[in-house]
Amino acid sequence: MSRIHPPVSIIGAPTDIGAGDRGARLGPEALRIAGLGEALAARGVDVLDRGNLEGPRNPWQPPVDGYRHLPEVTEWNRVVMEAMHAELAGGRMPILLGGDHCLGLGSITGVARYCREAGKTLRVLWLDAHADFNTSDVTPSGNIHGMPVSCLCGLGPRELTHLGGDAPAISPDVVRQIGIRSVDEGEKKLVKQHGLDVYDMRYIDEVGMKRVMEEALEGMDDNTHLHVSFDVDFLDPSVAPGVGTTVPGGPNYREAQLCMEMIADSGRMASLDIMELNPILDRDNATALVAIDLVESLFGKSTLMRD
Ligand code: B3U
Ligand code: MN
Ligand code: MN
Repeated sequence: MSRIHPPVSIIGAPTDIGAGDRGARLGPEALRIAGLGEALAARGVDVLDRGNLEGPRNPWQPPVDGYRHLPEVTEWNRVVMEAMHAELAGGRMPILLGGDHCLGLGSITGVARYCREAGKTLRVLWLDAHADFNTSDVTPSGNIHGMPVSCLCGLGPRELTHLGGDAPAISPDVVRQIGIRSVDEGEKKLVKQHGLDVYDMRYIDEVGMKRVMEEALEGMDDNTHLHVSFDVDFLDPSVAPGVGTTVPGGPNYREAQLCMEMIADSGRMASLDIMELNPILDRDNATALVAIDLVESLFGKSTLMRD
């Protein structure tokens, strides 16, 4: 299948402001050094690297009222939101290089704003070991990278839930979560209460990645803007050790590749986050290389004779 891709803008967000370990701030450089831009260009994609966004330094403080670094997280997300929105408004596909996954909030808030303006229907695929649906009442850590989905859906402090203006960015029915295998007790209740569509590892084991992706991508049409938020800890740690919060029992390389290929086949992906890569915890940048391999699949590289 040959595809025409829109021009892509790479945006680095070098911070670990929402994480429990430091090092994800180095993620954008690790992905660049591993050859992300070159890999996309080799697939015929017009790629522009916008360089790195700037935001507050990580003060490395304990949580206050259940949130760690809330003012700094808010500022980083504001900057990310503007950058994602500006690229889409300019007709380009933004790829956000995290940085920790708290920035999924700003990214998707910017995407949702663009979708409203352009009259598009938003669908979010959240590829992650975690549901990232904690609130200050139930978080075990205070780390805001465990909260972006709840904030996007309106649960959380007003500066995050209303980052984009008068209302929360999305409702839970926009989201499909895939690869989930670590959900905190209180978080589980919230996920159920808000009716999130979760394809956890047990379901993937039972029915297989093919059917999971068919279900997660169902109901999209020509007007759908598909945003993929790829937390690298989605992958099994044997494939991707370079993340702060590894959880065993994730998709293996082949399952992840099929997931990406089926997203590519949908032809609807219009924005992407690559998050939580922590080169300090990696070996020889191997996790960055795997992530890039999978991004190539997202852009239509096929292992089979389907080109
Ligand atoms: N659920 C835990 C752990 C966690 C969430 N997201 C990541 N880790 N990367 C928490 O702290 O909220
Ligand atoms: Mn995450
Ligand atoms: Mn995660």
